[in-house]
Amino acid sequence: RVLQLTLAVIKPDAVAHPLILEALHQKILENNFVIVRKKDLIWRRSDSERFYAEHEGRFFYQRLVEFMASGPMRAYVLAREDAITRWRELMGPTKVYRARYTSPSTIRAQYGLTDTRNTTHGSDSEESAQREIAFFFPEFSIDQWLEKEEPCLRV
Ligand code: YYY
Ligand code: MG
Repeated sequence: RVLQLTLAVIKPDAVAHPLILEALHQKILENNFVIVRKKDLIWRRSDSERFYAEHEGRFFYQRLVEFMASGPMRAYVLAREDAITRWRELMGPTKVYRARYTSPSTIRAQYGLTDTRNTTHGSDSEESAQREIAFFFPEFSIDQWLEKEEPCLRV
Protein backbone atom coordinates (compact mmCIF):
# COMPACT_ATOMS: atom_id res chain seq x y z
CA ARG A 1 0.00 0.00 0.00
CA VAL A 2 1.72 3.11 -1.22
CA LEU A 3 0.88 6.70 -2.01
CA GLN A 4 -0.68 6.92 -5.44
CA LEU A 5 -1.83 9.63 -7.81
CA THR A 6 -4.98 9.40 -9.87
CA LEU A 7 -6.86 11.58 -12.32
CA ALA A 8 -10.42 12.41 -11.31
CA VAL A 9 -12.72 14.37 -13.62
CA ILE A 10 -16.08 15.91 -12.86
CA LYS A 11 -17.91 15.64 -16.17
CA PRO A 12 -20.06 18.35 -17.81
CA ASP A 13 -23.37 17.03 -16.41
CA ALA A 14 -22.14 17.42 -12.84
CA VAL A 15 -20.27 20.69 -13.33
CA ALA A 16 -23.48 22.16 -14.78
CA HIS A 17 -25.17 21.80 -11.40
CA PRO A 18 -23.45 23.98 -8.79
CA LEU A 19 -24.71 21.92 -5.83
CA ILE A 20 -23.50 18.66 -7.35
CA LEU A 21 -20.13 20.17 -8.20
CA GLU A 22 -19.79 21.35 -4.60
CA ALA A 23 -20.93 18.00 -3.18
CA LEU A 24 -18.35 16.15 -5.26
CA HIS A 25 -15.58 18.52 -4.22
CA GLN A 26 -16.55 17.91 -0.57
CA LYS A 27 -16.58 14.18 -1.15
CA ILE A 28 -12.98 14.35 -2.37
CA LEU A 29 -11.93 16.20 0.80
CA GLU A 30 -13.95 14.01 3.16
CA ASN A 31 -12.27 10.92 1.77
CA ASN A 32 -8.79 12.16 2.59
CA PHE A 33 -7.56 12.82 -0.89
CA VAL A 34 -4.97 15.55 -1.22
CA ILE A 35 -5.80 17.87 -4.11
CA VAL A 36 -2.50 18.08 -5.94
CA ARG A 37 -3.74 20.01 -8.99
CA LYS A 38 -7.16 21.25 -10.05
CA LYS A 39 -8.28 22.75 -13.35
CA ASP A 40 -11.53 23.85 -14.96
CA LEU A 41 -11.53 23.38 -18.71
CA ILE A 42 -13.60 22.76 -21.82
CA TRP A 43 -12.62 20.13 -24.37
CA ARG A 44 -12.68 20.49 -28.10
CA ARG A 45 -14.20 17.51 -29.84
CA SER A 46 -10.70 16.43 -30.90
CA ASP A 47 -9.57 16.28 -27.24
CA SER A 48 -12.54 14.10 -26.48
CA GLU A 49 -11.78 11.76 -29.39
CA ARG A 50 -8.13 11.48 -28.41
CA PHE A 51 -8.82 10.82 -24.72
CA TYR A 52 -11.37 8.10 -25.46
CA ALA A 53 -9.59 6.59 -28.48
CA GLU A 54 -9.70 3.16 -26.81
CA HIS A 55 -13.49 3.19 -27.21
CA GLU A 56 -13.52 4.16 -30.90
CA GLY A 57 -16.01 1.99 -32.77
CA ARG A 58 -18.11 1.14 -29.71
CA PHE A 59 -21.82 1.98 -30.02
CA PHE A 60 -21.56 4.74 -27.42
CA TYR A 61 -18.42 6.42 -28.77
CA GLN A 62 -20.09 9.27 -30.68
CA ARG A 63 -22.45 10.25 -27.89
CA LEU A 64 -19.61 10.02 -25.36
CA VAL A 65 -17.26 12.18 -27.40
CA GLU A 66 -19.98 14.74 -28.03
CA PHE A 67 -21.06 14.89 -24.39
CA MET A 68 -17.54 15.29 -23.02
CA ALA A 69 -16.99 18.30 -25.30
CA SER A 70 -20.41 19.81 -24.49
CA GLY A 71 -19.44 22.07 -21.60
CA PRO A 72 -17.05 22.86 -18.78
CA MET A 73 -15.54 20.12 -16.67
CA ARG A 74 -13.18 20.01 -13.71
CA ALA A 75 -10.08 17.83 -13.50
CA TYR A 76 -8.10 16.92 -10.40
CA VAL A 77 -4.85 15.19 -9.71
CA LEU A 78 -5.56 13.44 -6.41
CA ALA A 79 -3.12 11.81 -4.01
CA ARG A 80 -3.91 9.15 -1.42
CA GLU A 81 -3.03 5.64 -0.47
CA ASP A 82 -4.63 3.45 -3.11
CA ALA A 83 -5.99 6.57 -4.79
CA ILE A 84 -6.93 4.80 -8.02
CA THR A 85 -9.05 2.10 -6.40
CA ARG A 86 -10.52 4.37 -3.73
CA TRP A 87 -11.73 6.94 -6.26
CA ARG A 88 -13.21 4.24 -8.50
CA GLU A 89 -14.99 2.76 -5.49
CA LEU A 90 -16.48 6.15 -4.62
CA MET A 91 -17.64 6.62 -8.23
CA GLY A 92 -19.32 3.26 -8.50
CA PRO A 93 -20.18 1.26 -11.63
CA THR A 94 -20.06 2.90 -15.06
CA LYS A 95 -23.74 2.37 -15.73
CA VAL A 96 -25.92 4.63 -13.63
CA TYR A 97 -28.90 2.33 -13.32
CA ARG A 98 -26.66 -0.57 -12.38
CA ALA A 99 -25.00 1.70 -9.80
CA ARG A 100 -28.39 2.63 -8.31
CA TYR A 101 -29.29 -1.00 -8.06
CA THR A 102 -26.02 -2.47 -6.74
CA SER A 103 -24.28 0.41 -4.94
CA PRO A 104 -26.75 3.19 -4.10
CA SER A 105 -24.32 5.24 -2.01
CA THR A 106 -21.85 5.81 -4.85
CA ILE A 107 -21.43 9.06 -6.75
CA ARG A 108 -22.80 7.72 -10.02
CA ALA A 109 -25.81 6.20 -8.29
CA GLN A 110 -26.58 9.44 -6.48
CA TYR A 111 -25.88 12.00 -9.20
CA GLY A 112 -25.63 10.22 -12.54
CA LEU A 113 -28.20 10.85 -15.26
CA THR A 114 -27.45 8.20 -17.89
CA ASP A 115 -24.72 5.71 -18.81
CA THR A 116 -23.01 8.53 -20.71
CA ARG A 117 -23.81 11.44 -18.36
CA ASN A 118 -22.37 9.60 -15.41
CA THR A 119 -20.83 12.51 -13.43
CA THR A 120 -17.21 11.48 -13.06
CA HIS A 121 -14.17 9.83 -14.54
CA GLY A 122 -11.38 8.02 -12.71
CA SER A 123 -8.22 6.37 -13.98
CA ASP A 124 -8.43 2.58 -13.86
CA SER A 125 -4.73 1.61 -13.51
CA GLU A 126 -1.32 3.14 -12.82
CA GLU A 127 -0.61 3.23 -16.54
CA SER A 128 -3.83 5.03 -17.37
CA ALA A 129 -3.33 7.42 -14.44
CA GLN A 130 0.05 8.43 -15.84
CA ARG A 131 -1.30 8.89 -19.33
CA GLU A 132 -4.41 10.74 -18.20
CA ILE A 133 -2.61 13.06 -15.78
CA ALA A 134 -0.24 14.00 -18.61
CA PHE A 135 -3.23 14.52 -20.92
CA PHE A 136 -4.94 17.00 -18.59
CA PHE A 137 -1.88 18.48 -16.92
CA PRO A 138 0.97 18.43 -19.48
CA GLU A 139 3.00 20.83 -17.33
CA PHE A 140 2.80 18.53 -14.29
CA SER A 141 5.63 16.11 -13.57
CA ILE A 142 4.86 13.18 -11.30
CA ASP A 143 8.55 12.64 -10.59
CA GLN A 144 9.07 16.28 -9.62
CA TRP A 145 6.01 16.20 -7.42
CA LEU A 146 7.24 13.10 -5.59
CA GLU A 147 10.60 14.75 -5.07
CA LYS A 148 9.66 18.34 -4.25
CA GLU A 149 6.05 18.57 -3.06
CA GLU A 150 5.06 15.22 -1.64
CA PRO A 151 7.66 15.32 1.16
CA CYS A 152 5.90 18.46 2.46
CA LEU A 153 2.78 16.38 3.14
CA ARG A 154 4.79 14.26 5.55
CA VAL A 155 6.23 17.08 7.68
O1 YYY B 1 -14.03 3.74 -16.77
P1 YYY B 1 -15.51 4.07 -16.79
O2 YYY B 1 -15.78 5.52 -17.03
O3 YYY B 1 -16.24 3.53 -15.59
O4 YYY B 1 -16.17 3.25 -18.01
P2 YYY B 1 -15.57 2.85 -19.46
O5 YYY B 1 -16.07 1.48 -19.75
O6 YYY B 1 -14.10 3.10 -19.53
O7 YYY B 1 -16.33 3.86 -20.44
C1 YYY B 1 -15.91 5.20 -20.53
C2 YYY B 1 -17.13 6.07 -20.63
O8 YYY B 1 -17.89 5.76 -21.79
C3 YYY B 1 -18.13 5.96 -19.49
O9 YYY B 1 -17.74 6.64 -18.31
C4 YYY B 1 -19.34 6.54 -20.12
C5 YYY B 1 -19.25 6.08 -21.57
N1 YYY B 1 -20.12 4.90 -21.77
C6 YYY B 1 -21.38 5.10 -22.35
O10 YYY B 1 -21.71 6.23 -22.69
N2 YYY B 1 -22.22 4.03 -22.53
C7 YYY B 1 -21.86 2.80 -22.16
N3 YYY B 1 -22.70 1.78 -22.34
C8 YYY B 1 -20.58 2.58 -21.57
C9 YYY B 1 -19.74 3.65 -21.39
MG1 MG C 1 -12.54 3.63 -18.22
